[in-house]
Amino acid sequence: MTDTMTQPTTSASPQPGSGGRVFSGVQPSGLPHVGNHLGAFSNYIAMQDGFESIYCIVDYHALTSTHDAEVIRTATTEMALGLLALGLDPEKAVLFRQSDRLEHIELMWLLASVTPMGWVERTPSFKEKRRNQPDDVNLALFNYPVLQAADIAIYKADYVPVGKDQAAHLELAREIVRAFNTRYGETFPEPQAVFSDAPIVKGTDGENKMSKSLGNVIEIFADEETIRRQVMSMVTDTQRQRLSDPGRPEVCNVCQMHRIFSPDDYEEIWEGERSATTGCVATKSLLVERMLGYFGEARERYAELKAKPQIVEEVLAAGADTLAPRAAETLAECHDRMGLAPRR
Ligand code: AQP
Repeated sequence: MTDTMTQPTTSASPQPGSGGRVFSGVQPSGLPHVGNHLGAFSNYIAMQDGFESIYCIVDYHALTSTHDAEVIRTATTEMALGLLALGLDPEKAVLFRQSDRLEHIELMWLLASVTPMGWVERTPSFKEKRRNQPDDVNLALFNYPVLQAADIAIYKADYVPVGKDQAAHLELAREIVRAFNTRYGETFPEPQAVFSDAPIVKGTDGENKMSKSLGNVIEIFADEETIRRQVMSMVTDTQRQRLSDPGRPEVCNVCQMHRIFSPDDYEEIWEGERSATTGCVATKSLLVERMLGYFGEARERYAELKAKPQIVEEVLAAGADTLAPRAAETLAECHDRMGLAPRR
């Protein structure tokens, strides 16, 4: 199901079997959406074969914007369920919840001590969040990229599959570990971002990144009616007023999605729009069918898993336990290098 998306691309693509550790995280701030999958999850799943892979539901991060305990709790389960349904295999990859491994917070403090405030102030995501939630510019929001650097560094990860929206954070994570290595000696590898071939998926508004907080998402595991409504609401080529107007598939978000969900005939679909022989409604209806087909197996697995929520808890708890020695080892090394108490 994910085969069309599974060629991870970076400036130097990591080769399966070449070794290296992978880490990435997703916030439990809503339900899994098509942007999450195409931008990041598809690579999580691809990279569990051939790499030592660690994936995290980053609930501490979600606290920077989401303050409803029930939303965090429910979305944590939903995100984990979604990842398992999409093909993440706990036999191959570790899946855990961030707040089960307190060492992330401790390393954040250590890394904060080598991070100039100016580096964080200039990150586009901080500026954007400050604009989007002006009444809630909390200190945790400011610390977000330092915690993200700690999430990656605590397991000494080499590769981080993410959407392009995370590129600046990854660059900052590299700078932070470089600063630590310079001050205290070589400790952490500089993590490398891994992008899919759909690194920024636009939302149903056709303008912004598909994003839970913007409400412009297509949810992977919603009921068919909701998915149909979300897809049918997609903004297409705004210059196309009438069916007889030729379209511009290269700027139409629906056509861009067909490139992924209709790999066998997307060129015909594009031509239909370009030559004005197909209307937007027909192209969107076809997209609904293709998406439901693409995610069909995952949606079935999701329904099965949803009936057994204890499985998710077990997977998350086992994942956190597996990682305990590694997290402790990294912190012990940092304490030693920084002159802090030996860890017992
Ligand atoms: N539209 C997208 N296109 C490509 N990749 C995306 N990702 C998210 N949206 C897109 C990638 O999915 C991973 C998990 O994202 P996240 O939920 O932890 O954080 P986010 O990027 O902040 O996602 P949202 O939906 O925009 O969440 P809110 O609205 O809560 O901030 C990441 O690798 C991300 O790049």
